[in-house]
Amino acid sequence: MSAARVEDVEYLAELERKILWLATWTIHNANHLRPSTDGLKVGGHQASSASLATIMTALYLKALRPEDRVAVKPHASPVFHAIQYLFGRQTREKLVNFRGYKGAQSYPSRTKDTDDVDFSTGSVGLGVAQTLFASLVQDYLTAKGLGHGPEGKMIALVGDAEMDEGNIFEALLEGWKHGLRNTWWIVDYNRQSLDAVVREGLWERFESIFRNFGWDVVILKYGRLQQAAFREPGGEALRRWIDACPNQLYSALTFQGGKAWRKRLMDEIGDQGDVTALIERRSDEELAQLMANLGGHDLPSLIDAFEKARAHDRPVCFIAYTIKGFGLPLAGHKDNHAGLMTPAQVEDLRARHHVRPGHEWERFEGLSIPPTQLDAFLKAVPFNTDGTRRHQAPQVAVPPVLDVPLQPAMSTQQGFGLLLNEIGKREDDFAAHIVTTSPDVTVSTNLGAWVNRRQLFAREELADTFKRERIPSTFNWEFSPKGQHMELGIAEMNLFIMLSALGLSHSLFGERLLPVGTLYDPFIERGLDALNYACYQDARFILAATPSGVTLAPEGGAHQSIATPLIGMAQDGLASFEPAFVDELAVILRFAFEHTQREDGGSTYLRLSTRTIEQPRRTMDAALAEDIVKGGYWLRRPGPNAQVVVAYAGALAPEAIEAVGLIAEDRRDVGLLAVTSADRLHAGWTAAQRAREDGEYGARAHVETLLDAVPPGCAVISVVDGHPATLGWLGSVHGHRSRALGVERFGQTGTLQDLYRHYGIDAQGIARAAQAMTPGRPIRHLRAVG
Ligand SMILES: Cc1ncc(C[n+]2csc(CCOP(=O)(O)OP(=O)(O)O)c2C)c(N)n1
Ligand SMILES: [Mg+2]
Repeated sequence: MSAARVEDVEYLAELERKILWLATWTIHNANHLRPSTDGLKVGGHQASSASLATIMTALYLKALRPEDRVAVKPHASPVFHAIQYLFGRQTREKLVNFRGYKGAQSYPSRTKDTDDVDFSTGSVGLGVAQTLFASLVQDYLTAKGLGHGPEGKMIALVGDAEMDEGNIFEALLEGWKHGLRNTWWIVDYNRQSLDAVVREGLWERFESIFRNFGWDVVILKYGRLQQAAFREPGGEALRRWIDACPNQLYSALTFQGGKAWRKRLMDEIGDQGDVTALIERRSDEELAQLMANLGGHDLPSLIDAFEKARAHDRPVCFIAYTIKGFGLPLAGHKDNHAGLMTPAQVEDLRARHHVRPGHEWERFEGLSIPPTQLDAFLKAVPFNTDGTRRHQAPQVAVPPVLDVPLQPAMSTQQGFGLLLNEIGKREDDFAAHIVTTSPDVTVSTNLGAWVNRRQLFAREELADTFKRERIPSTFNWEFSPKGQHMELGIAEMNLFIMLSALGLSHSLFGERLLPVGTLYDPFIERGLDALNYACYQDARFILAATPSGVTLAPEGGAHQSIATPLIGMAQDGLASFEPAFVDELAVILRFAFEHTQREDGGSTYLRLSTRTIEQPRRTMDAALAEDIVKGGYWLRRPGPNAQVVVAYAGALAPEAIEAVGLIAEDRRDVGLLAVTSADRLHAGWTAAQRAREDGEYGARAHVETLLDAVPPGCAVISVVDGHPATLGWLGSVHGHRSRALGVERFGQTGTLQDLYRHYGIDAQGIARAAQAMTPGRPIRHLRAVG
């Protein structure tokens, strides 16, 4: 029996009307009724929401199962919130306060909304790709027997103009490589974007693209009314006319309504006998209804299509023809994206929906099916039967110390590879929960040893031919369902969206993963919006970005990163570190594995380097480890008469150490501050200031305690292989004069020494700054700049 049972469709049709009303009223309220509407006016939501109301009704009230996860097109948030309100999962207060302070969010948000948003959306394209990567994560868990309950469909409701975002196609290719399953993308084919009407024939491009990548394509073009009309005498002529009608014209006629449809149809095909009768049998209103009865507004067609797709696990792209602004006076108008309904138009809609003044928020006001029955229907909706759809997963114990074989000289990148190699030897829960991923830089970021031990992941075994043929190779490139590394193609957006999906596994699927992703530091900027998106959703992961800075000397400006330390500081949800030494890295990595799992924790970014530097010989005690995690420690404490201290981050440690040696010849008590995390120092400082302002007078930041050792009048010189603003604020903590050294201009090729000299971040540059900042005799080892 078909899923589209007649009585169901009756309920759904009633509730669809209610959803459209509630969404419209929510928007109208935000625009006209709140006491202060300052800055809260709604653009973009009204017409865009109406376009998806039928599809979302068919999905949420019929097709979805609790295990499914959905990314809702950003501008359909009022429809989403209205549906959750009907389910009893959204409050009236939040709807009344839509777009307001702590109200329902303008764009569905996992972290800010309280009504069960699966994936945040907002920056178009990202939510779409997120469903694909979530599906790959679901496969990863299934392959390892870690799935909890039935597999769900990962579903994106996609705007047709949203399909212009390149990251969608990057994801599509990656999905194909991994044998994507259980993913549905439902394209809201209203043929309108924000500015205008989209190009003709776009659906054909979509169709061939998706088929090429192994997806099923389901085109939902004609609704039941249209299909019935096509079967009438003259119906074929009507179908031909519809198929040939340009998007612009179809939209314009929809906007104008029944009279305009009649005139145009009669002018163009009215001399064809049967079709004339077909048209004339219908009133203006019926004709408008017929022409607007596209597949995406036809509940039975949608329900059937979704039911058929559920029966298999192939990925499906639905191209659902819709009308932007369906059911509203804005329908079809090319300018309707930012269109707002006037109070008079809302009154007209109110009358059509039989909503009495003062009863606008009532769930069943004006509907013809009795409320008790509607209530019972909603309670029985499959999607609404499972209490919590958000899962939780216990934390995985992290070993108290992460071992690493230290060598006298090494780089942090090398240390990272060795740390993972050591973890790879473990046979515990901790190692089993780690999953690594990298966009074609697995080997060059030093993950090779880990991958050799833990293999690449694929749903089916794939042997390494080189190994089979006994050709010596450093790397064992074998794929298996046991594998713990997800190899990606070179697309950094994909890396971050994959990390986002892996990093939400505990919440989406009830199984915790400890994701570690690697990439070259400069290419963070390539995937930055996706990184921001992952953090906004509170996905938890560790990012090892290496190599970084101009330290990557001969690679030149295209591969050297300057702004990334500032990104690390500014990105919410991401603690960033730039250690100099491998023993520091071991402490930080351990912290990161715990930080990713803590309720109030977050993700971690490690800015690493390929520069081999001499390692300190020391034992790591608890106090030092704590300081490293807090962001810094004195490598050489300044004396009471210090005139200058040097603060450095990361790979410039040798320059800073050498500079302190030079300066110390001619200045007293010079101090050397090792900064492991400018981000954590700064965040701690800001938090302490805020706490004191709020009356917590004893609040004290780590950086404040550290800089207590610096006498007044002493200069603070900071140096970093990145933008100088990273540490430029240090002097403000206690009001010390300061000079921030770093890189402000594009990098270039050269030796390390050439470049450090060029940017003034070598020992000489640091000493020069010290001389300029402090009174006293010239620093004798300073060479003249030449
Ligand atoms: C990355 C990004 N760029 C631009 C925007 C602004 N924007 C929001 S929706 C939209 C296009 C709307 O067209 P479509 O996706 O077809 O959805 P519709 O409004 O037709 O439902 C644009 C450009 C955005 N949200 N994200
Ligand atoms: Mg559109």
